Amino acid sequence: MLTGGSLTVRNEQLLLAQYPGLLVARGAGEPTVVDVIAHFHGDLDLADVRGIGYNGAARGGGMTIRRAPRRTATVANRAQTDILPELDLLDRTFRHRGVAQLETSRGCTNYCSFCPRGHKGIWSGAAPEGLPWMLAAMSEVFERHPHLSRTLYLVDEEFIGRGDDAAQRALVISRTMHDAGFRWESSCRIDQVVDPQRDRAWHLERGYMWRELVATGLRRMLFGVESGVTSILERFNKETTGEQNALAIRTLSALGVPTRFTYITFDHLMTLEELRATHDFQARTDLLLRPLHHLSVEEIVDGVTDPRFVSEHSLVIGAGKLKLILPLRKGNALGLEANEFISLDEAGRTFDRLMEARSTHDWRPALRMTSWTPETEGHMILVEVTGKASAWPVYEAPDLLEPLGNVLTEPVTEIWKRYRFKRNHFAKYLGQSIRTAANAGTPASDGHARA
Ligand code: B12
Ligand code: SF4
Repeated sequence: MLTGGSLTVRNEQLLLAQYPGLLVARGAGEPTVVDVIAHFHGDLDLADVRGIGYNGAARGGGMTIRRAPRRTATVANRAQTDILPELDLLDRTFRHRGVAQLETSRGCTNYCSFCPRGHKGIWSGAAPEGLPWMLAAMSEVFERHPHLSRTLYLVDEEFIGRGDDAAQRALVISRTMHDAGFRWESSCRIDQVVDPQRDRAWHLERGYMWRELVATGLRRMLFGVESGVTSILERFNKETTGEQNALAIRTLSALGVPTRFTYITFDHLMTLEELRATHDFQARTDLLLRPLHHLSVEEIVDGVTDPRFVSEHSLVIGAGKLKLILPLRKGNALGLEANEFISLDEAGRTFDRLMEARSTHDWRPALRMTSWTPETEGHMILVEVTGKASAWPVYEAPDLLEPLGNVLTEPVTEIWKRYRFKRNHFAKYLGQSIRTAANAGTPASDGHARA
């Protein structure tokens, strides 16, 4: 039996110990599959199959007989000729609400300590010339599903890659997808935006690149920021710094690039100081800037290091109200233990602490806390398009719905008379469960923390 993929590679020794006849594909599967078929036909020795781990013949004598694990050389990414997928399953994938994935490169430019990307090897990009026919073939399948968004998910670990022509290559790929009528998403490293080793000209080139990628269909790019604390980044071997990450987040947001950032808040080797520092980074309000479409790339690249520019354009959320809602033991939460919920007293104390912090730090948003209890649990009348009215939620009734009548065939007052939950209806909708800044001094009662 032949297995493959990152998980089996990570567990190669374990699998070979348990399943002595197994073959584990340790890299890209395409050359391995070709060779294994040749081997099954008797045309190739196992030792000549590219990119496998397997157990050799039993050796030793007496109590020490064992089969030594062996490995054959994998094919380097740069020597791969074929990384484009077969499309035989695409139609079925769409029918099962799946998405279209494609790789335009393999491997990564870095070796982060936590990343299992090893079996994908060193970064290598496929030549963009191979794309148009593949996109045309994918288009044919998309055309059979006209309601689907024409989006391609490029599952590259590092979309931009390395080399002097990296930005140009990325742009050719993006333009090619755009010309074929597709939008796309992918992932890459933050050092493709800001790199302290590079000069201003490089940063300007990248700024232009990001703007054009968005203009030619980039829907979202994922960046593994992972931390804003340099000592943590060093431990992760991210080869980035906290300051670099901050500048890159500012640049991307100001350029108007739709992003997704991943961040590791906690790791088991961190010190208390690092935990504090990482929280401080997350609380910074000078990282995200407003999209500054009216400014030039030069103004943005120069501006992100200028504190005045940053404070002028920071994206501070203009919230008018902070509303906290405590969970109630209902619906799917009915099976949870009572101690999974905080008590009204605890809720009251938390609210008081927030009120104190609000005045200490001069927070402007109003504070509200809804502490629901069985007494103030919200019930409602659900009216369907057919006019059928039901009380909700009624736990003992099918679908939690208790029929009350039909608003199209009788007066609503008749339906209201049959409604068993009038008290709770009022309790919720007339705000008896809501604590506000104004009533925070009132002691908690059992129906509501402080109404
Ligand atoms: C897209 C993706 C997802 C999508 C999958 C969508 C889908 N329907 O396919 C979603 C978002 C759902 C997802 C979820 C998760 N993912 Co994911 N995902 C990826 C990603 C970006 C691409 C996978 C892919 O399709 N690659 C393209 C194919 C062609 O490459 P490949 O799978 O590596 O296969 C090649 C070889 O490995 C080999 N091969 C593979 N199988 C076989 C079998 C045989 C017989 C042979 C011979 C060869 C072979 O040949 C293939 C062609 O060369 C990879 C990173 C990456 N770029 O590969 C992470 C990745 C696989 N995901 C990862 C993780 C951690 C997860 C989650 C656990 C995240 C989470 N915490 O929830 C979940 C797990 C979901 C699950 N149930 O398995 C890790 C796996 C880490 C590991 N192995 O230890 C990866 C490697 C990312 C990373 N660097 O951390 N993921
Ligand atoms: S940058 Fe991403 S893909 Fe590359 S080694 Fe680090 S975590 Fe893995």
